[in-house]
Amino acid sequence: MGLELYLDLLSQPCRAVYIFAKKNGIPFELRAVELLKGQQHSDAFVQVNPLRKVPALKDGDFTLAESVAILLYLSRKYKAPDHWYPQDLQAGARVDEYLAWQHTALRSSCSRAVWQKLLGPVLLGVQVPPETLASTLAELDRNLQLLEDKFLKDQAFLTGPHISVADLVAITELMHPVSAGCQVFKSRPKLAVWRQRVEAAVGEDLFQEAHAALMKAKDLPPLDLAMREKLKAAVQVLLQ
Ligand SMILES: N[C@@H](CCC(=O)N[C@@H](CS)C(=O)NCC(=O)O)C(=O)O
Repeated sequence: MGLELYLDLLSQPCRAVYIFAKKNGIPFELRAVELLKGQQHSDAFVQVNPLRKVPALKDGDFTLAESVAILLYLSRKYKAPDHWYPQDLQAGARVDEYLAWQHTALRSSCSRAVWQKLLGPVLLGVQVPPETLASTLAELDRNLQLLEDKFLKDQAFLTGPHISVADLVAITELMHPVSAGCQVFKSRPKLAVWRQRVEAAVGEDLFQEAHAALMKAKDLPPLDLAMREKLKAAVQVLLQ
């Protein structure tokens, strides 16, 4: 069996992996893991990723969790063009710097924003207090400012003149609050132009395809009671 990618495109790190693999012509079997059906807890998937999270990769007998590790594995194994993850010591370190920062900063506020503003109400019937949402959106705003000031600056892409995996990880995060109606790019012209550059570099069709399920999330039916209770426990921390 060749390369298998276990993904749910509602998940932002899965979209980053999907876009990277497709854009680089990497052949893979897509193994859908539907988080809203709890398939990350199935016996078969737990064999692949005992952490019970997507994305996950299986390449023969080798299994791998964590989107950043998966992106770098694919980049090295398939010798993706250097700009995705530069060999140059300092250029590569810039990408590493972004990947390390985003996990606790931008990712956290994007996930909280989408759960509090969209997925919580739609899927779980949960409305968070307005002050909780306001505080999440203020934190998102602070992280967007850092994204602009510390990473993008006056460059074309986040880590230099060419697109890298950092841009894919960032854009797939930012589309989370966009899907919830947050005006992420409205008063941020530099970020808006960067988004256009990333979409153009990825290709409009692939970008739309990767985000189609997320953009329709607002039309999802509420979950059944049993699934709702399970999910509520899992995402409790994002709703506070
Ligand atoms: N640090 C991990 C995070 C993976 C992650 O949190 N995946 C979420 C979807 S975005 C998941 O599978 N959640 C299922 C669950 O927690 O039950 C990565 O970057 O791959």
